[in-house]
Amino acid sequence: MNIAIVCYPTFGGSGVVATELGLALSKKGHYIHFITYNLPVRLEALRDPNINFHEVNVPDYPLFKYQPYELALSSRLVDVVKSYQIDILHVHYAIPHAYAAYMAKKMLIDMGIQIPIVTTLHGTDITLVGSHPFYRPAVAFSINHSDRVTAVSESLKEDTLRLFEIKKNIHVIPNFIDIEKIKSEGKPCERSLLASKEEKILSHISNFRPLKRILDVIAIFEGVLPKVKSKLMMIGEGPDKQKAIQYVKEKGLEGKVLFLGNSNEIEKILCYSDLFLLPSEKESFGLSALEAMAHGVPVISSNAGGISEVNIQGKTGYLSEIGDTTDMIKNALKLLKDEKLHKTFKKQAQTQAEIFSIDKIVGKYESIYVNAVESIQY
Ligand code: GMT
Repeated sequence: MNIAIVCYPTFGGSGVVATELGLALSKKGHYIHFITYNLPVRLEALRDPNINFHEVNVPDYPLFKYQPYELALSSRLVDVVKSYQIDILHVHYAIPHAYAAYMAKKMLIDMGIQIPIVTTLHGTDITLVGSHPFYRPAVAFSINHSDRVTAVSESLKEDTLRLFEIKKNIHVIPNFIDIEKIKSEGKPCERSLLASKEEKILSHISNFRPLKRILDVIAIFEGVLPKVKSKLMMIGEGPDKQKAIQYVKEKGLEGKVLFLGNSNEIEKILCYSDLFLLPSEKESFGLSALEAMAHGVPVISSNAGGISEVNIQGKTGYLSEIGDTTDMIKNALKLLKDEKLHKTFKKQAQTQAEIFSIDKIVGKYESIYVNAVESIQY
């Protein structure tokens, strides 16, 4: 099939899922066309001949306070669908992608071309941004006019049905991970580069937005440090980073909390991590927790959204109420102080991650595509 994928090219989870899906589909012989404003971060070099990238350009015009990205995107979609005989348009993150895809679809009908749209809901496009009254009617409209709709967790499906009037069936297709790639990497971890032998390593990866509650991450670490020698790796960039750096300074934790910025090599950090922290206020799935688990890292998290569909209480880690850092500290210490328990959780985390192995999930998207293409022909 010729598949067009629209996504955000940044370090956010939806862009990562879209990119990894495109890469996996190309390995199965499909032709993939990424359409977005930058080369997706995990795409790196475009070495695969089955993968194409089409940039969306929005020329600056001083009359506009806001440059019309949806307009440029829908025009680009029309152009790519026509030029490459695209069979299916798969948009990740409803805003504004599903809306632009709908406009492209209508323009293409005028040209005698029928193109089905699959919309994948990822989280904040529903729970935070999408349900805002300023956007809600347009988001509901574009979901209802997609040919197929998928959500990355049961929790997100429930949220969507609660927050919008949805007439479409929502298929739950969970996020995934390339377990085989992780196993094949198997290189020795250069743990000594960041911590001494007796120090434990805790880590957190996110876009440092307020809903990630990164001050809770540091508070958990502060609770652990007096009892267990340790270091905290903070991976990512985002609006709350400065606040967190300031807090670390005030508490005299420099040297113990390391801010490592965005990374395309999270496997190197995860391979030497002892615990992963994810105390988010909202999280439709928690892809970073799954990535940690696949590397055998137990997760201390909140119980927000769909995290409990990934991190299993008392098996792969522990879940607490949002903001209950006291409980999170207690749980972190329980694992860090008991080597046998920690080892068991590591194994169980890896086993649980296998449920989300990429080869179990990609076929589900292919079925949705085939189904959508067939439905539009009649
Ligand atoms: O976590 C973010 O803020 C990024 C966001 C995105 O759309 O890029 O992540 C959402 O999608 C991920 C992939 O499906 C999920 O794993 C995250 O849980 C979800 N984030 C939220 O719901 C806050």
